[in-house]
Amino acid sequence: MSLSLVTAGESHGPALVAIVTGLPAGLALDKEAIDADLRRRQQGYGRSPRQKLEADEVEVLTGLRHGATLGTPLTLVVRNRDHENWLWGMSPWPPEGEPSGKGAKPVTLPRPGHADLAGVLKYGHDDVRNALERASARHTAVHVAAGAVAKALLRELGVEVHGRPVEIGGETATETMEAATDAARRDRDTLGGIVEVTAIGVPPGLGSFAEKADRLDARLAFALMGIQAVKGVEVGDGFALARARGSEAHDEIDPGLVRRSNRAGGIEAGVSNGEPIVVRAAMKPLPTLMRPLDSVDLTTGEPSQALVERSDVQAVEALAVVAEAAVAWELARAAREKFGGDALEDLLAAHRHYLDRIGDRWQPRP
Ligand code: EPS
Repeated sequence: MSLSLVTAGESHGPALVAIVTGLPAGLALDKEAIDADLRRRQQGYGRSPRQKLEADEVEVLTGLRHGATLGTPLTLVVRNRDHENWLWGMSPWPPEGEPSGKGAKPVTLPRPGHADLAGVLKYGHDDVRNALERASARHTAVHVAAGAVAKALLRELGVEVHGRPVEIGGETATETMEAATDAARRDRDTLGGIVEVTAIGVPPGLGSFAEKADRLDARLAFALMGIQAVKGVEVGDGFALARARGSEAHDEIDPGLVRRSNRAGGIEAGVSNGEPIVVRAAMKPLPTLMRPLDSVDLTTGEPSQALVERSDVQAVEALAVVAEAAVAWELARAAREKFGGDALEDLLAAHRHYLDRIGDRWQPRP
């Protein structure tokens, strides 16, 4: 038994959709908790005016009855309120009437760093909008909704996952991160940064060294690299380990099987080792600049400047929430594979049995 997730939706289309399969029956979901994560994703010092238009909340179409999962596919929907300004431009059917509102004119000025150029070449589009709408990080909203569902499952297993920004524009203190964001906004520029996600309460034994695709570190790296604008992922001390000696790179084991350090980030040989899971993701500066980069007009082939669209100055705080959701999703999937069960109580019984079996060697950390 495993979890699967399919998402759909364009940034300025009617809605974003996620279909989650493989949840056990009987898992209680709380709309308020899902909406709270959606709101967290929207906040952040570097966000665009778009976030004042959106007030993301989840709708559930299938798989839930009276607040508990049915063990059937769960469909989560987040509407795009901004769609009402794009009714002609993003109409799913041939639009009626004269072109009006946003998105009515084709975009022909690809932004370096966005999906624009590769997208039109790959899919044979004339209007860059046909590529950028799906590539937009807007759709991370439904990934966060799915992540909130994963967190509800993990909470049943005593696992908590939390993401936070640790660096924005090279700054590491909240005040200087905000000052750097203000300066970039003034210069009509953008910033990137680094987020860290920690999961506590993960038992040893999630993931496997048996096959590459089962390795928990590989799966977390995939989940994080799949988020828009992420260019690098580290597990534990990551790249710094390459510069350390073996005597300073590993986590020595004391009686009680307690580790003196957690340089491995809670994963050895692709398997969780019972220490907190710690991963980081690096985000590049956003490619939509108010002071546009040089580009080429796709209709004339002449030098020009890239599309200028309302956008975020930086979205590192949003990435922290999205990365948290991605890690939660992957951990829930690994837990589902290990503990199985159609009803939540079957899964919890398998988890209890496993903790009992390893209990004389490993206990959950306080
Ligand atoms: C994005 C561009 C901006 C961001 C958007 C991601 O959208 P807009 O052009 O509509 O302002 O605000 O992110 C969101 C809307 C969101 O909810 O996260 C992009 O090109 O990736």
